[in-house]
Amino acid sequence: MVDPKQRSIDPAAQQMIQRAADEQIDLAWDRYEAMQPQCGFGQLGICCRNCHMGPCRIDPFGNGPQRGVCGATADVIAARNLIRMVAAGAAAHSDHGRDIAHVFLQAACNPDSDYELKDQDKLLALAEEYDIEVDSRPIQEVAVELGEKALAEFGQQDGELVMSHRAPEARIQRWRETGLMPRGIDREIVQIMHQTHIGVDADYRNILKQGLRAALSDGWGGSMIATDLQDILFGSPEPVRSKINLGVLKEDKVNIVVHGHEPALSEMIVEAARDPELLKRAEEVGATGINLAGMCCTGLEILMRKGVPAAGSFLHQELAIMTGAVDLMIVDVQCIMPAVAELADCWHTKVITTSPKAKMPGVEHIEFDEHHAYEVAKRIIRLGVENFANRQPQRVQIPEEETELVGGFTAEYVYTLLGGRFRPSYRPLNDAIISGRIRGVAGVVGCENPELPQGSCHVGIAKELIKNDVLVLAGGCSALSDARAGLMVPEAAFKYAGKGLREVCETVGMPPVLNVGSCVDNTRILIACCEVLKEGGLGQDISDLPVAGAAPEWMSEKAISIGYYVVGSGIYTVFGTPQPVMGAPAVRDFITGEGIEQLVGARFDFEPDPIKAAHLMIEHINRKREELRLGPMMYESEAQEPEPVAAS
Ligand code: NFS
Repeated sequence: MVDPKQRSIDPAAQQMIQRAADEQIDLAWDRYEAMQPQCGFGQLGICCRNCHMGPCRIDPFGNGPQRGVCGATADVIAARNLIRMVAAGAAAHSDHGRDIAHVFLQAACNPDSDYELKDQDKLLALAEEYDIEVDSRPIQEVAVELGEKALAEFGQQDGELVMSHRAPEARIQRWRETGLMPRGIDREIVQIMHQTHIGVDADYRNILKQGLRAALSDGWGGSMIATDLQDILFGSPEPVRSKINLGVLKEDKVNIVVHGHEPALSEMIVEAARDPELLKRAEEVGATGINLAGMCCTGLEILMRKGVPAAGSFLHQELAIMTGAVDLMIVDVQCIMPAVAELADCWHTKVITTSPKAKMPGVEHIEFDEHHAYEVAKRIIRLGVENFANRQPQRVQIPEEETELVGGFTAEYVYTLLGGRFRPSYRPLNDAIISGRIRGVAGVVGCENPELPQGSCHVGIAKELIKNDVLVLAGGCSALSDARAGLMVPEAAFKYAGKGLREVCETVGMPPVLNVGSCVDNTRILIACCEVLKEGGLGQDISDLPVAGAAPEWMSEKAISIGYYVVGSGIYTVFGTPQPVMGAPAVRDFITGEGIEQLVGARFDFEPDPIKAAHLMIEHINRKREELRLGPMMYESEAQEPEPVAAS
């Protein structure tokens, strides 16, 4: 018997999970259950497949082999496996950044491109950072040089990444002194693959250091380049109202779900969905219009910039198809479950792959081509429109839930948000922290994982943090979970926030949980930290700030890379379920203790219980407040007792 409430906290998801159970259709949760018990060696991080003398595994109880055939210990094996996860995650983010840099360059070089460079102020500011002459030069020329320079950083061999210089001086020095400053993006990822090859590095500390360096090349390189070039290309987000959950799908419209990560495609799909010719065709086939809905991070990209509603997050991808109302699902790269192809076969839903890097057997592939972006987007949408006729109306069941949210917060927008249009500044944020209205800031990000009830940890942590006056910046699927739970509207401050945070939210009309966007946009959290430091009064380095990070329901390798660049930047971070290091005591102690703390001024904790995790973050923030000699919280005596911790 399936209990949908054990699988998701979202009523819309529960409805579709029940439907799948009734119709005996397998979803990720069923496949997860069928996989039990999962391989203990894998969970503990102590199996090695890096060469063909193996596979090897270490006996965690000490009764069997304690070394692989080559002599690698549990710590070496776990460290190698872990940083290979960093390599894959950093590669995924950075390859996204690279693709965007190509689109950017194409748009800059070609006046007839379907793309334009929308945020020219940001273009000029970034050009200056890259040391590009901007005065008395046509903007196109500046853009071409910027595109070339940004692209060159991926293959850069020596030196430092331009955006790493956005970090405070103390952090830059620390990275230089500890040998963690990334030299190039691809280089650090390649070095991981080399260093973890059979018979290379046998020092787990040295292995972990390379993991940190590669992760930093993601956070202050690949991902950050992606965010900034996307802002220039598609416009920097500003607060925008939208809706989320399966209720955004409409019975009378052609429903097109855009799923994946890279906005080069989704932005064009948004444009093409308004094409009069296609709208006319939609009417001819009996629909009242074309309805676009986002899924996962590409959904966040178009939500942040265009206000396009989001159908859901990672574990909603199958549930959307379960409504029987999705006429077309367009996917590009990352976090697309291979299962959607088979599931779509049970329905009329058409799936289209678009990236040469991500195909599925039996699924139609229409390659996205930035040189003919609009044309390709139109061709794809037309397939959705034509497929509307194949829908079986008697099988359509769309949950009602659609929740309001405000998205579109960026590090730059905080200036206006808190300082006002006439006096844009970070001062009010710093003052609110110093005076004890806001305790600190938390970045809560990352995926969903069927091992935990979907959304329970994201929402649990976020609510507990804001109740204790911690402002939450949420990204990726965490942001989508919080939005579904109604935490991303200004009214949420009255319902859930502590008195100090509520006052701040009330004054400026902002939600207590701010949506910063997709996972590459987690870099906006780093930039916000830099701005707070620049404004003054809260220390010299990111590790001085009363901030903390969390990835409560993580599952992807990208989440590992994010975790390591966040900790590598000096931010204490709590992961929900442990990283696969628990069979390697020295590695576990290093990343959760003194070892990494001495290196970068921050460390990890693992805590699956959301309330306990929130309180680990709050304690850390309190410690940082003490070190900064900040006074007590303004309404401390009125602070509420933590809710009893649920048994985990
Ligand atoms: Ni992030 Fe986006 Fe979601 Fe996890 Fe996947 S969608 S890049 S990896 S699952 S948050």
